[in-house]
Amino acid sequence: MKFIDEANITVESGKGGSGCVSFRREKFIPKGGPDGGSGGRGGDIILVTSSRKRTLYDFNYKKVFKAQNGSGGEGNQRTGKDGDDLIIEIPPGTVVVNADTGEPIKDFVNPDETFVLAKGGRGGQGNTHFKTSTHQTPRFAQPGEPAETFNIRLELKLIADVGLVGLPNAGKSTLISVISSARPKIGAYPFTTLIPNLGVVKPRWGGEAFVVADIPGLIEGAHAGAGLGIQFLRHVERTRFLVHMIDVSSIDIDDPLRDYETINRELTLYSEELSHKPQIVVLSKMDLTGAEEAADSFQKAIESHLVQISPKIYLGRISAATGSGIDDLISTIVSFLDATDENRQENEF
Ligand SMILES: Nc1nc2c(ncn2[C@@H]2O[C@H](COP(=O)(O)OP(=O)(O)OP(=O)(O)O)[C@@H](O)[C@H]2O)c(=O)[nH]1
Ligand SMILES: [Mg+2]
Repeated sequence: MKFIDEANITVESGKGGSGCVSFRREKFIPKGGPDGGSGGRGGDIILVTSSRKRTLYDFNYKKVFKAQNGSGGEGNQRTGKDGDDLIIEIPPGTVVVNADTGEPIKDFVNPDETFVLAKGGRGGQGNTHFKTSTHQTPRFAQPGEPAETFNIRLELKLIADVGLVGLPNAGKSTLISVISSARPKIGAYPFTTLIPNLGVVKPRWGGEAFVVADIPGLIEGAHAGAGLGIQFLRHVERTRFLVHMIDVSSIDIDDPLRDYETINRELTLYSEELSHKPQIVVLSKMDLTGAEEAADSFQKAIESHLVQISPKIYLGRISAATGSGIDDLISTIVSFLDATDENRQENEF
């Protein structure tokens, strides 16, 4: 199973600005001395790990990163402006390798780690610098130092931010195929998914990408090994919250919460912690006939039930077939992720 995100990029630091050849020209000073200033320093390429970053998705689109060159020195001993550094944010957990030699450059583990990957060139010295007692009018200056260029490969072991759980056939794989570029097997029969799939979701309207894990369906008794068992739940153990999907066409009007409770029971039997993860509950296949009535009965039942239970939930209705409710679901996921980001930061202080 390959849950590795990879990207190849090229980075180039800024060149140093060239030194300047210039002589003072002032009234009453016919033969002014040299006054050429030095060039500015080129910008560095700096890698920084940011906990906001979760994938290497954006590197599929931007491949070349270049820091600013230093400006040339000027007369009157003016030093050229330094080039701006270019800071590239990467997710913690990223491994950086020299793509040409295969040599490892650095393993980034924690947030806020900083590393200068390519150093900007030093500015060349202006002719002022070369004046000596025997050489009063140097007509030369130094060029700036060249830039450093590297081709690097970024590698990241993907960790799912969001876990998709539900009974077999709920439409989990269909959802992940609609919202991400993952192409899992989808079937009109239970247990289509035999191994977990990860999908990277980039909201249409921009913002950070996130990772969703689609795991095989759970059934009653899964904790005791029924169906495909719960071995796959470890893939969602470290996610920040769950999307719990329920096929609206399987809702029993007389017992609307049955499927929902079956899954929650299995989660609790697997691990207490998993049962306390926040859930976004999603009713799927809303395009089918009778879906609204079934969804209303579910919503009524869960609202009266929820008054007593602790995990935070949010209820959504979607159809992967027509696309209805999908954008709302993605923006709800993003706001849950942002909220858990804040919690994480608070915990760090
Ligand atoms: N009408 C309709 N059918 C859907 C929708 N989403 C999924 N389906 C169908 O439901 C069936 C099951 O979908 P899957 O995505 O394979 O379900 P799953 O939850 O991944 O199932 P397992 O992998 O077996 O756990 C397929 O026949 C899908 O075409 C939807 O929005 N509307
Ligand atoms: Mg599936």
